[in-house]
Amino acid sequence: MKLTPTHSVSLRLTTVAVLGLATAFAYAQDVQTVRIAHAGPTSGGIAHIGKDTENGVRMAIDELNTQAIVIGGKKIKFELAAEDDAGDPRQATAVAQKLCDSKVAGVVGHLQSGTTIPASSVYNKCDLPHITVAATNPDVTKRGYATTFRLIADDNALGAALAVYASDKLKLKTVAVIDDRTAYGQGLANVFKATAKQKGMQILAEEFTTDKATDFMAILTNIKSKKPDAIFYGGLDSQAGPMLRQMDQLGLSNVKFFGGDGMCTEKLGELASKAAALKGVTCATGGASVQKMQGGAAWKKKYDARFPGQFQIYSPYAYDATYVLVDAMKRAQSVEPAVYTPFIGKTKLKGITANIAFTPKNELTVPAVTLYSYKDNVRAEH
Ligand code: ABU
Repeated sequence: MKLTPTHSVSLRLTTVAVLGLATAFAYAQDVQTVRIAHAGPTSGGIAHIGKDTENGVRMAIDELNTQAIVIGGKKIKFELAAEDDAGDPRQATAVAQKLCDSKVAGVVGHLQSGTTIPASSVYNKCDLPHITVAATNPDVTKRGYATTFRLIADDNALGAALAVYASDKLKLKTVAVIDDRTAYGQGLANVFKATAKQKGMQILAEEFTTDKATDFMAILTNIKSKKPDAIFYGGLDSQAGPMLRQMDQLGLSNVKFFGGDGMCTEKLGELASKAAALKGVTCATGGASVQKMQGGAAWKKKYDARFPGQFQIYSPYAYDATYVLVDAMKRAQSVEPAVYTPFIGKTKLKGITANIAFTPKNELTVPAVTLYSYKDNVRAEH
C-alpha cells in the first residue's frame, strides 16, 4: 500500500498513542500501592482523640508520597486505610481481622488499651505489625508479640509520676480514687494507688464509673463526705470534663484532681465548660510536650494549618509511627509484613517525638513523661 500524507500522520498518531499506553502500563507496573492503616475511635465520646491520631498518619503518608520512595525496585505510593473501632473491643477485633484480610502493610493503632489488647492477638495471628501510640496498659506488650509495638510510656510510668508529684511536690496526704473500669482506667488507678500508699498517702475512698457515664453526682457526694485533699481519676476526658463541672456544683472546686493521658487533652477545658475545678488539674502524658519535641514547633504549625483546631495529644506519635513502619520497609527492601516486621525492632530513627529505638519487649527505650495543668482553661506543661 502506498502511504499518502494523511496515512503517514495517522500512523504517527497511532504510534504515539501506543507508546503512551505502553509508558502508562510500565508506570502502572512500577508503582506499587501500599496501604497503611489507622485504627482507632473516630466516632463516639473520644472521636476527637481518634481523629487527631488519624490526622498524624495522614500527614506522614502525604509527606512520604512526595519522597519518591523505592522499595524492592518499585516506586511506592502509600495510601491510608482509615478504620473506626468506635472504642469498642469487639469492633476493634473485627477491624483487626478486616485489616489482616485486606492485606494492609501495617497498622497505627489502636488507641485504647481495652481495644488494643484484643486486637493485638488478631494481628499476631496474621503477622501484621501494629504500633500503638496511645494504649498505655502494660499488658499491651506483656504477651511478647513480635507484631506489637508501643511508642509512648506506659501506665506504670504515668501513675507513679502522678503519685510522686501529689505526695512529694504538693505534699498531699489524702486522696479519693475513681476509675472507669476499663483496662486503662483501672490499671492506671491501681498504679497510682500503690505508689501513693508507698509514699504514705491515705486512700480515703474508691469509686467506680464507666467510660460512657455522664452523671457523677452520687460518687462525688460520697467522696465529698470523706474530705480528701485530691481526687484521682483513671479514665478519659469525656468523663473527666463533666466530672469537673459536677465538682464545681458540689463545692469541690478547690480539691486537686489528677489523671493520666486519656484525660490530658486540649479539649478538656471545653468538656469541663471551663469549670473552676480545672485549676486543680494535674495530668500526665507519656512523651514530651510538642513544644519540647525536636522540630515539634514547626511540625505543630504544619499540623494546625492542615487540621485547624484538631490537635489533642497523639498525632505527633502517630506521625512518627507511620515513619517507623516505612523506615523498616525501606531497610528490609520489602513491604511484606512477614519480611519487614523484624526490622521494626531494630529501628534507630530520629522522629519528631524522640529518637526512636525499641527494647526487646518492643517498648520505647527512653519513654518520657510530661505533667500538665490547665491555665486559663488551656493545657500547659508544668
Ligand atoms: N492511654 C490513654 C487512653 C488510651 C488507653 O490506654 O486506653
